[in-house]
Amino acid sequence: MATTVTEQIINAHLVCGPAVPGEEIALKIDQTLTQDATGTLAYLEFESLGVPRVRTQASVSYVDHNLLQADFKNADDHRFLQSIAARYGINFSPPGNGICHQVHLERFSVPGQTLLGSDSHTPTAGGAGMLAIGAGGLDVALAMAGQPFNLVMPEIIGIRLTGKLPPWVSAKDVILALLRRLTVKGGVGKIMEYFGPGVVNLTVSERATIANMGAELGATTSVFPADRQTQRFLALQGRAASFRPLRARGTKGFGQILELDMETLTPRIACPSSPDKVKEVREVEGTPVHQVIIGSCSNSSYRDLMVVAQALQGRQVHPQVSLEINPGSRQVLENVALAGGLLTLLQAGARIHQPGCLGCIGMGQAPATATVSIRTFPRNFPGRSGTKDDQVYLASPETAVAAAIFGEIADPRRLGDFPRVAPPRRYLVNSGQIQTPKPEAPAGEIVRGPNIRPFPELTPLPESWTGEVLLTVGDHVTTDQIMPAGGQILPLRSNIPAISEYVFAAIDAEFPRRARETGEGAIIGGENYGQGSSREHAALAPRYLGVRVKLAKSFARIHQANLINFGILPLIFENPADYERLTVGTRLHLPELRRRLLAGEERLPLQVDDDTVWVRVDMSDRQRRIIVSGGLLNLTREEYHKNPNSNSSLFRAQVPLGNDLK
Ligand code: MIC
Ligand code: SF4
Repeated sequence: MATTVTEQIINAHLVCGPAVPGEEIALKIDQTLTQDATGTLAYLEFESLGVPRVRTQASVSYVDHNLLQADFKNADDHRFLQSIAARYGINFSPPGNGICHQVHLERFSVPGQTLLGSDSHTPTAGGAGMLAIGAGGLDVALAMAGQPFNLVMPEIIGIRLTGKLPPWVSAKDVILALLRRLTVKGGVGKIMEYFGPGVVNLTVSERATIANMGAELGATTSVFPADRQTQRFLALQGRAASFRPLRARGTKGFGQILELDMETLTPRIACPSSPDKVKEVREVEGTPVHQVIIGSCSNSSYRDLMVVAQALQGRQVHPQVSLEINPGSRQVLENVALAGGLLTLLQAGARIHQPGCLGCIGMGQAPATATVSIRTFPRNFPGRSGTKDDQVYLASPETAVAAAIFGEIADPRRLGDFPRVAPPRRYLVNSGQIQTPKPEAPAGEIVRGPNIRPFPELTPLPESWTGEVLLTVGDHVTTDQIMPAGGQILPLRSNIPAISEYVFAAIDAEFPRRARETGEGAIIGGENYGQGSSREHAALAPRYLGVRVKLAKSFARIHQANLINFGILPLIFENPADYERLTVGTRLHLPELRRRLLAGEERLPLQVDDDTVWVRVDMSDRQRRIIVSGGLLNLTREEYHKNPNSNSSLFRAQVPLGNDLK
């Protein structure tokens, strides 16, 4: 019998497979979300399916990442997304309306439903009792077309919360404490489910902060029960009817249980440049600070901004600090304004920005050279802020505002009485900003500016494969390092040839040229290769340049799935010590690769010069067929050719991707 909330939701959505950890399962998806930086590609992929209209209960397209309009490119993408949404029955949240995860929590979260989003922080909605998973755009496109989502059933880890958060300690400190314990790979292959007597002491926004940064643990998702806090949250949103209670009926389904007493927590901070380099704030107290940003999908709720406003009441921001506020949504900003918080923030000297991702993804707000920036964001990977050798720390809104006031890292408990923030009696809900689709899809024109380029064709896997090592990298390489973001590169997300020129830009600027000149090649990685974002570009752009194999000690889940979707073979060292033997230029040969993959072989001989290195294949039969076809789009088309009348195949094979583009 299903005991955990996770199992209850999975059982209600299981399309195939036994829900046993380690087995491949397929889940019915109720809702999808996309954001603009991953969405353009996801919708180009969706368009190539012959589906007239999305087949989910709700699909939402958000514009929140690429907000700076330095030229036509981002604006072109926004118009494309708006026109696609109207055509296919998708809700559209325009620029300025807020960050996808915050707005989705407010306007669309439904306890017990499944959500698949083309962004790694999609699990934020787990704060409201959803099973919300981040994936590549192609997986989301297929879910919009009504296909189930395939994944390996994770182990469920129970996190038993007890106690209440002390003053000046908040949800961010809970997740930072877990990151310190478990590290950025501690959650790989796992779902974190929170339970126990402490859960009810956390509001849905606080739960959302914790679920959001479960992504930094590498977890598939994080889940909270739906209880009276959830009911209250939905009622304030004017969506009381969406509530249904959900709670764990025992602990049998947990593979492991961790205990966390919130009463004992103290303020924490993640030091440069990884979310798991966590220390007690007092260990780094006194470090001078020049920038403080409060916002992102992790910490920009009404409660977070009001705590900051109240801490600033009657105080001024330190003259050496730029305090910047990035509200999570227009709704949050409207309510902070109504409650008087906006005026306090302005009077204290804060810079107020439009709701959106902004500096979290390097879209503006880059810090000055050799200065410290404290951010309430979920990630501080090297260079992500847009400044080389940046010094970005991650902390709670409380710790962040203390730094803004004192001009240095400071324990927020120095600020005196803690301003408890209760939800206001009257809460403004303005859902008119979201453009809801008409019941019948109009045959509206899809607007494509010159920034929208056709999707590249990918060739099938040859019988045997020969290539060369193009690059070796160390442990925990992030997708931000593989395919950087930032104000200059993000506008190229719908133009694969152009964006591929920036692959590994900060690690080896010569990489794209070398890859193109070599033909087919491989990248060698360490542990947890590809952690971080769900961006498909970190798979597709290297593939476009000729990368066919990635050989690492281990992979992060979403990136591994994206590699397979775009026909890059993820291989794992059987003996991690072999990593040392491979250097740039080493010739590699995988004999009879196609045959071996289709035969289900789990070990492959990789010929390296005159020697053999054994590598492991950790893929399902379906994934092996995807690799052999050169990618998921190719496989789906092939299946259509074999059986054009099959309902399971969605592709109009005669309509190649982007064929109606100039
Ligand atoms: C991120 O936080 O890294 C992003 C930007 O939101 C990404 C998506 C992207 O690269 O577009 C994510 O988390 O998946
Ligand atoms: Fe946006 Fe940052 Fe959240 Fe990613 S982590 S969705 S960039 S706010």
